[in-house]
Amino acid sequence: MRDAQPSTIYLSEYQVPAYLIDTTALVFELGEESTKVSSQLHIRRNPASTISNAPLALHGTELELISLAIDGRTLDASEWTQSGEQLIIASVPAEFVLSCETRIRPQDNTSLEGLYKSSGMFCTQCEAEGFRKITYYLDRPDVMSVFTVEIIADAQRYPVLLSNGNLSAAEVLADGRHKTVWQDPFPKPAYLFALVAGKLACVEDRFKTMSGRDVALKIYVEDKDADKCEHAMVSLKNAMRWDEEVYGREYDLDIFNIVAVDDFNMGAMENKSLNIFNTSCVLAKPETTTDAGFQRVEGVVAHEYFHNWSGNRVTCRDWFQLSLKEGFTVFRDAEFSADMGSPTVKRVEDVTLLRTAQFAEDAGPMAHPIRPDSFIEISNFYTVTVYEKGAEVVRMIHTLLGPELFRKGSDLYFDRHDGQAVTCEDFVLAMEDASGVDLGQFRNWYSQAGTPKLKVSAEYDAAAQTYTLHVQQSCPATPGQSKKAPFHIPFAVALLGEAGQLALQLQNAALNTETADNTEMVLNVTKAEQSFIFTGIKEEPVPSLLRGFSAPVKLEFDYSREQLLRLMSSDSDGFCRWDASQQLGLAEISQALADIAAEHDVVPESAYLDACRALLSDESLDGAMVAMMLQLPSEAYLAEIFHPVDVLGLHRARETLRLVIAQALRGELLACYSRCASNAVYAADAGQIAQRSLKNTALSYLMLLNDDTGRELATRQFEHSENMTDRLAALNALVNSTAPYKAEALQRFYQNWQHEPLVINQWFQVQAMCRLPGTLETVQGLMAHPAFDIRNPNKVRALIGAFCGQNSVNFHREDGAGYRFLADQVIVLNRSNPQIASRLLVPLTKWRKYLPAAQQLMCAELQRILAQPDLSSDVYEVVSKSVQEYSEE
Ligand code: B3K
Ligand code: ZN
Repeated sequence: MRDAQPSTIYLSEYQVPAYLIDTTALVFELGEESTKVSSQLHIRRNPASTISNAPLALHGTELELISLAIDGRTLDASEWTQSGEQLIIASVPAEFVLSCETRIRPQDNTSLEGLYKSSGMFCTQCEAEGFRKITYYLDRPDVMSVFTVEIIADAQRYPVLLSNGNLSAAEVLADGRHKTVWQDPFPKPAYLFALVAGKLACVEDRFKTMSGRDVALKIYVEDKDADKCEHAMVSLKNAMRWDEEVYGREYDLDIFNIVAVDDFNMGAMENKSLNIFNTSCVLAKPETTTDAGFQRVEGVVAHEYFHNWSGNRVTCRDWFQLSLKEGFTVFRDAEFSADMGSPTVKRVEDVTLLRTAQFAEDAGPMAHPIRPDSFIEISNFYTVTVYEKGAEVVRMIHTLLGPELFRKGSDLYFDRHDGQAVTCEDFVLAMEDASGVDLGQFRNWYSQAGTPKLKVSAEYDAAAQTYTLHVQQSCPATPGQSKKAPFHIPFAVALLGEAGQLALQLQNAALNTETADNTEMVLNVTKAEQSFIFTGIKEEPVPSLLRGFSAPVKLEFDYSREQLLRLMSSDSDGFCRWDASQQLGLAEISQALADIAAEHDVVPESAYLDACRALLSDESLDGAMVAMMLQLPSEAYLAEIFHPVDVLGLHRARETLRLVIAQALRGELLACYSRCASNAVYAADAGQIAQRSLKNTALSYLMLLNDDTGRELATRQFEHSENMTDRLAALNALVNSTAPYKAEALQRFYQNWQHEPLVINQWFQVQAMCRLPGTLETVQGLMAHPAFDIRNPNKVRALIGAFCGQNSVNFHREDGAGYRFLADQVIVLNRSNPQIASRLLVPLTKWRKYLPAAQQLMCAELQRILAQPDLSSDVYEVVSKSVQEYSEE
């Protein structure tokens, strides 16, 4: 819980640590009532610190101190003081051993930070500042230490005892307990420390690295889940190979462990050689896991593995640099997933997340640069901005340098900084030094928040055979940053002529890069206004802009409908084809809004329907692309486009349009559905995933017709499919319909899968996301269901998170009951799990976007939360910033 005055921490106030800890020896005695932690820290003054005779200030939260000694001499109570989260020893020698004993209660730790218990096992989560809940320490990432860890626990209850590094000893003790000793040869910050103790099954495999090191790979899970580890293991081996091939990075220990736990605040954690995972990001098998679930496991396993270099071997100097490891590692895992599956689909999915969640964050009260300048609670900054926009910034460097120079840059970065805790600036400098490319102005991406807007117009001069693109960039004010300097934006373009892409020749081309065949160019947009003149253009082209989404910006270009249809059917860039379909869909939704307001029928343009028809019937196209292009822009995306957001109006317009499309294309949808049905043995490969995604998109349209055909298809699919993707898609279709079978389907699903918590979470989520009226009451009812547990973050996300974050029309009920519900849950979770409480709050923080009546109701709930006593720093920061007027300096 927060101090009386929650304080803001500033990047500008960074100071090197006054002390360093060379070695850390820990002994854990794990008990049923409490755990005793004994530490021996070899501490010395930091020669780089200019403060002489600084007191030793150790971090520690909620710890019971048993004893404290320096070089074997127990300290008298007068020799140390405690203030807030710090234990201060005023006078210490230049070099000494600090011995400390503390008692903690993992059993009572519901925050899931520090050492805690989940389903009978002990586990840890220390990033960012959880280690201080275990023992007194210099809990900051620039203090790196060599750890030795001894774990003592009951041998029956906790046969498996794990920590980082290599097992150096194991011993059975006389009192029914046993112990293991672990040594990690790599110095690491405390946030990468991990400990696990429990009764666990182990699935094993091996991997030989490129230099011949034989690595034991072990995945520890509960016994009942041992049949769900194969996909994670294959993903791990693929990731290990990929990192060798693409980055030249090899694994550095003889053992790599993954442990799956039920209660976990996020997806997973990259602790050195002992990754701890949310079960939802490890376990997968076709009967219980959807295609999206399989892909998530692959992505998260790879992400955590990649951190071994981008995060562990080279770590962050301070938490303002979080994107150094997270942005880079997300970029690495995205490229990996693209290589393992369909690159275009992966890109469209990532852009969709960015354009909805990240653009919304950039436009809201918590907007921050990928390297924030300040924070109250660092846990609030594990955001889509730091992660996903951070990854886009690394991607832009990759685009500006090209793959070879980027690789030279990453080699230099890893070699130069191996074993160090560094900054984003060090990363950019390595990229510059290795490539010779000037990234001076590019650095604005690290310091400025907000989503830049690119306004582009074009002119064709037939006589001069020139085509000119006029580009204007701007960036809206964000809290604390009213004026922005221009960004360096890599703007990838091509020009489509009648017979294909035109050769590009630019006047004054010096600074811009071309593709090998000369038909795509990355323009360096660096000024507020700039024009690019292409010469030798013999026909008026259709411009293909921001190809591959080459920068995280909002693009404005006044395309005609015909031009969009052209791009949608024939652009060679998959992202641009999809984006054209979305812009056409957006135009139809705008028209539907106007039609409904005027009490006219909603009638889409026939050219749009023809284009959708052509997509559905062309068997040569990638099914996943077709599915994505057939889906209208999501309500979350619409909320980024229309201001103020009329949730109900937009929902009606979009749903009506969907119905009209289904009516017009009924025959094609049915044919497509049958064509995609398959008896093949399930595989989570790109081809099958594409087919299922198209089939289930067709099904969701057919269900809107509210006739027997759709219902029969859904019922049959629900009853007969053998994989969770199809079964859940059918259940989702039924739940959102008025089909009489839906209650039975829900009940049967529950009965079949009640023994699988991850499947039951999907069952909660399908119901929480139902678009029909009355869903809030359903959700409230489900919170009393025996399978629901508010202490489990996955269940909170599946039920409360999905309802508030992904069910706009019900969350934004006009009577404000959705807002009240969320505030009530935040108030409860603020006490038990502040991190989850503050995450859950996000939908309320966006109140400024909505109609005045909604704004008032949302704001009142934020004020109600703010008035609660004992707000955690997590919730306090988000709520107080949300209700503040933006400061304009
Ligand atoms: N580094 C962790 C995130 C830790 C979050 C702490 N609140 C997972 C990851 O990004 O790989
Ligand atoms: Zn990460």
